[in-house]
Amino acid sequence: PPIDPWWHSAVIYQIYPRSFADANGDGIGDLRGILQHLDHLEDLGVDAIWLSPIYPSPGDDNGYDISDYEAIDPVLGTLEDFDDLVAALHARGMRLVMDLVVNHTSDEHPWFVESASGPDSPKRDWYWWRPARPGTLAGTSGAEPTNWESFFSGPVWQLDPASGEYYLHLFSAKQPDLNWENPDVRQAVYRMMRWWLDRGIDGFRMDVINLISKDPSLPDGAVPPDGTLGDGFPHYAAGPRIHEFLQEMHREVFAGRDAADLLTVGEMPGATVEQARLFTDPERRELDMVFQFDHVGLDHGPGGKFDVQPLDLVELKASFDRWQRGLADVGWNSLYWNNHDQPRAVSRFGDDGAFRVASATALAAVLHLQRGTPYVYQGEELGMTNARLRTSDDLRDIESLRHYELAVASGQDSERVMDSIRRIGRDNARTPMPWSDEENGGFGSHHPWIDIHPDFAEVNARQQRQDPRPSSPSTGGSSGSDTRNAWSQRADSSCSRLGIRRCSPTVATSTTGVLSSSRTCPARSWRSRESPTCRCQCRRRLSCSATSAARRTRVSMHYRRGRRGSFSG
Ligand code: ISL
Ligand code: CA
Repeated sequence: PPIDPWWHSAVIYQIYPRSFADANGDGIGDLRGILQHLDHLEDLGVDAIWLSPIYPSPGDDNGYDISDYEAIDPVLGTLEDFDDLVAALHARGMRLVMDLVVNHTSDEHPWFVESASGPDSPKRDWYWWRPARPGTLAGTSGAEPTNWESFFSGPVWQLDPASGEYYLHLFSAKQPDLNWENPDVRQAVYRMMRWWLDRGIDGFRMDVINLISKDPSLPDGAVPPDGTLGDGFPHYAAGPRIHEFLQEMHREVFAGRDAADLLTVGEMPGATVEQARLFTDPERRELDMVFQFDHVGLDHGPGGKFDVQPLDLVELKASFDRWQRGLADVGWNSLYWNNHDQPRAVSRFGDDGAFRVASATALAAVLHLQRGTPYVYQGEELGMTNARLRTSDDLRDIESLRHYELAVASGQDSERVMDSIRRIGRDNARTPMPWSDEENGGFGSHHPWIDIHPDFAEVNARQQRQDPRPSSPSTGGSSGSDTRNAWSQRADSSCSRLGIRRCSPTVATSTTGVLSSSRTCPARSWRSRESPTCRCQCRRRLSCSATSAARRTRVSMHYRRGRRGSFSG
C-alpha cells in the first residue's frame, strides 16, 4: 500500500447548503453564499468540505430526493458557480466531497417517470415494482407487498393506481428506491460518478449506501409486540450483493484514477464493527471509511428514535472503545457527533446551559483525539445548541412532520410528541448558520426558510472570532451528594450483570417502532434500526457528589435528558 492518504490527517467540514449562507436574498442558502465564507473555512483549518446535495430536487427531503444527477439546483446556483467553488477551494488547498444519493431518486427523476409509465416500460425494472398481494395489512391502506416500515413512518410501498402495482420507497414516497440488481442502473450511476470526478471533485459521501443491496425475495419483517408494521431492516441492509456492488463501483469509477487522492465515505445506518472492517479494508477496494451510527443510537428506545431515552455515558465510552479497537489494525474510522440528521451535540451529549462552552470544548477534544477522520458540521465549531421548536408549525423536516402527523393521528398526546421532536428531531441542526448579530444572523437579507436560532446574538461566528480565548465556566459550586434512581440503558452484557429480570419489557409504543428483539438481541432487550448495540432498560441507583464542574456536567448528562424515570432526592 502507498503512503498515508491525505484524509488520514484531515478534518472535514460538512456544509448543509440551504442553511449556510444566502447570497441572493431569497431566504435559502446557495453556492455564492458558500463562496463568500471561504475565509471562515480556511481559518478553521479544514482540509475538505462535504457538501450535502445541491442537485435539482423537488425538495421533499431537502435535496436527498434528486431529479437530475448532473446539474445544480437553480435555487442553489449554476454549474458555473459550482466550478468557481471547486476552483476557489482548490486554490486555498481545500478539497470538495460531494453527496452521492443513489439508493433512491426523486419520483420526478426522468428514470422514475419513465419507469412509472407502465409495466412495459424499458425502465420498469430500474425500481422495485411489485403487484398487490392478497389480504390487508393492519395499519396500512391495503395489500402492500411486504410489511416493512419506512424510515419516515408508514409503509415503504406506494400504490400506483394506473398499473395497480406498488413501488418501494424506504424513505418518503417521493424517494423511490433504485433497483441495483439491474446492471443498467449500476452503469448509469457509475457514468454519473465519473462525470463529477472529471469535473474535478475529490470524492463522495455515499448516502445510505449499505441499503443498495436488498434480498430480492423481499421477505416480511418481524412485527413488534404492538403489532403495527414489520422491521424490514435485516432484509434491506447490507444485503447479499453489497460487497460485490461496492467493489464493482470501485473498479468502474475509481480504478485508473489516483485513488489515494480521492475520498469515499459510506453512510451506513446499523453497520457493525465487523462489517465496517470489511467495507474499509484497503485490500478489498470498497470504501475508505464509513459513518456508523452506534453512538447516535444510544438514546433511541425500543419504540424507535422518537422514543428518546436517557443517555448513559458509560455506554457511550464503551461504544467508542469498540470502534477504536475494532478498526485499529484494518480499516479506518470516521468520527462525528453532528450532522444534518442529528440533534446538536452540545444539547444531546453535554450541557447547553451554563456549561455550553465547556461541553462543546470537551466534546471537540473527545472527537478530535480519536483515531480516524473527524467531521465537523456547520455551527458545531460555534457550540450551537438545539433549535427552539415551539409548535409543529416550526417543523420543516419531513421525518419529523410525518412522525408528528401519524403519532398524533394514532392518539398520542401532541405536546409529548413535540417534546421528543424537540430533543431528537433533525430540524435542530438545520437552523441558519449565525454569522453575526445582525438581522437574520447575517445569513441573508430575507427571512430564512427555517427560523434562525433565537440565541444568534450571543452564539455567532463574528462574536467568537472577537473572543480570543473562550471563557471557562467557574468550577466552584455546590458540593454534597445526590442519590437518585434513574432509568438507564445498558448494553446486554451489563444487563445480565444487573439481572435482566429487572429490566422493563420491550414494548414498542411509537408509530416508528422498530423493536428488534427478533433480530440478534437477547430476550427483553432491543436495538434501534441504526445502532447495532443491544440494550435493555434497568432501574439502577446512582450516587454522585456534585463537587466540580466536570462532575456536574456528567450528572446533568445522566439526568437532564432523562424525563422518563422518577427522581427522588
Ligand atoms: O435521519 C436519520 C436519523 O434518525 C436517519 O434515519 C436517516 O434517515 C438515515 O440515517 C439516512 O440518512 C440519509 O438518507 C436520508 C436523508 O433523509 C438523510 O438526510 C440522509 O443523511 C434519505 O436520503
Ligand atoms: Ca439564496
